[in-house]
Parts: sequence; C-alpha cells; structure tokens
Amino acid sequence: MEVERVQAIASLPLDAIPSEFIRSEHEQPGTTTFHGPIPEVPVIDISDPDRSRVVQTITEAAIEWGFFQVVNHDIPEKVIQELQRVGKEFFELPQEEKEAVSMVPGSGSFEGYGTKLQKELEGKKAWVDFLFHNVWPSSRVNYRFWPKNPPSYKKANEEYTKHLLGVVDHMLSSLSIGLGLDGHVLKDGLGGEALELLMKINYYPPCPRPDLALGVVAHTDMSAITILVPNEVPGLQVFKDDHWFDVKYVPNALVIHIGDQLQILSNGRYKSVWHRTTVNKEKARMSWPVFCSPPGDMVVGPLPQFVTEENPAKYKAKMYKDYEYCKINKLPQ
Ligand SMILES: O=C(O)CCC(=O)C(=O)O
Ligand SMILES: [Fe+2]
Repeated sequence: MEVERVQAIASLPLDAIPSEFIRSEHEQPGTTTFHGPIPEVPVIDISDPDRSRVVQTITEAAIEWGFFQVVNHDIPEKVIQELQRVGKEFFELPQEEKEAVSMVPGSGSFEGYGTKLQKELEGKKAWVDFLFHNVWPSSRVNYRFWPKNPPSYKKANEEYTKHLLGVVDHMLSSLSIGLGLDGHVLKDGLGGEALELLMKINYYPPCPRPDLALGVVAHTDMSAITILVPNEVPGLQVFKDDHWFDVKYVPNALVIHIGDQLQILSNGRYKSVWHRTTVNKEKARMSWPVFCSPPGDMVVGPLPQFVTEENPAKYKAKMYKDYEYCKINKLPQ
C-alpha cells in the first residue's frame, strides 16, 4: 500500500488541513500552549572549567526537567551545518528519489524513510515525515537506508557521529557522577561500548493550520538519552508542572532529552521528559535527534545502588527490545 507523505499533502494548495490532522481539543497547540511567564529551561555551558559545577547543573536539570540544552560542546559549527545541509537536500529531492530508502513494512526494523511509526489514538495523524538510520556502532550500520543523494550525505553523518560520541560520554559520565556513582556506571548499565546510536531526521512541512495540528505528538523517548539539533524554526515543547512550554531556539546548542532507560536505571531519580512538536505556517521545521540506547538483548532495570527497602524498584528489569516492542504497540511494560 502506498503511504501518503505529509510533504506531498503539504505541497497541495490547501487553506485547510485534512480532518485526520486536526487534533482533538485537549491536544491542539493553539489552546494548550502555556502563555504566561516561561520558566528558564536550563542552557548549560559545558566548557566551564569548573567541572563539578557542570556536573551539578546537568544533574539538577535532569532531575527537575529531564531536559536541557548545552552550548560550547566542542562539535564544530561546520560539522553541524553539513549534517543539516545534507539532510535538507535529501528532503528536497523529488518524492520518488526519497522512496529509494523507504522503510520496509513488517521487517521489524525502524530504519528508512517513512511517515508514521505508531498507531495513534483516535486515528489522528502527525504532520511530519522522517528518516531513521543507525549510525553507531559500525556493525549496526546498514547503508541501504542512508541516502545516496546528496553524495556527501555519508561523510557528513559519519563526521557528526564521531564528534557526537564524545558528547554522549560527557553526558553519561556527568549524569553518573551527579548521582554519586563512578563516571562509567550509567554507560556500563547501557551496554558500554555496545551502546547504539540511531539517527532520525524529522521533516515538518509548512502547515496551513499550526494551531490545530501537531508534528510529533506527546511522548517520552524510549532511549536512554537523546541528543538533538534543530533548525532555526522553533517548535519543540516540553511538559512541566502541568503545562506545555515552548523551548527557545538557541543557536549552536544541542538539545538533550532524558529518555525512559535512564529513568529506569536511576529508579526514577532522573525523569524522562514529555515533549511534543508544533508546526509552522510558512516554514519547514527540521530536527536531527540521535537516540542513544542499549543493544536489544541488554537487560535494563533499576541499578542496585538505587534500590533499598524504603525505596523499592519502581520498574521491571527487561530486555531493551521487549521494552521497545511494548512501547511501540502501547502495551503495558
Ligand atoms: O523535532 C523535535 O524537536 C523533537 C522530535 C522528537 O521528539 C522525536 O523525534 O522523538
Ligand atoms: Fe522525542
């Protein structure tokens, strides 16, 4: 069955949107976005030579928000610009060229170009197309799902991944130390060097009714941690204290989400953040999240250091692939 891409729908001369994209009232961003004074979402300068201060701010942000942005992270601007350039060029290719790397339904793999991953409640659709492919470790990379066009796509993604690995290590060791553990403990609990990085590109075409539609609907990431670069079009919102807050676009920042696996490992000390995205009337929004997750057969459960008689395990220990299956199919964990 041919899947209709949102980008193709958006290219039609529409002044309304098809009804399946109109979210139910309790989800519509036009009425559910908070408009009062916005609390400061943490923006953390990780080049601060006072390493213990950096660890402390990261830890506090991960406990309080499950979310923060980092600046001065050492990934050269040029490397990020290239990642964005090649991704944008891919999405601007004619539709049939993009379909060359489309997802294979029923293959059990996430990889490829696609339009909808999860069955949504109330049969509603999300205003977004995407591309997924593994970038790390190299044994998990399948170039069949990497665009051949533009030709520099591969190099740009490999270069970004190489730099990103350093940031992943920095984040996981800071989050470990911040909970009083040795720096390597959280990464070890996620498979150590077998930790997997999955690149996603979200492409949110301009939308005639951004007040009624959503890009990605409210969710927490099932990864351990997600590191994202957005383009300059704002749209990310995070949920805190019962409100949806707009996240401000900070040039050259990396956006960090705590995902479900860190919530589980830390037995709830860290929170996986609820987030969603809005879309824009005139401009295409794009984002490049990289999901960092344990390998599928790794059993993840609360670390013994966080389980006591007064504070028993809040989550079951299970293989990551089983967690993923339940999450995608909306089954209880
Ligand atoms: O586009 C964004 O900023 C967020 C996307 C997201 O949350 C996701 O793809 O899981
Ligand atoms: Fe997400």
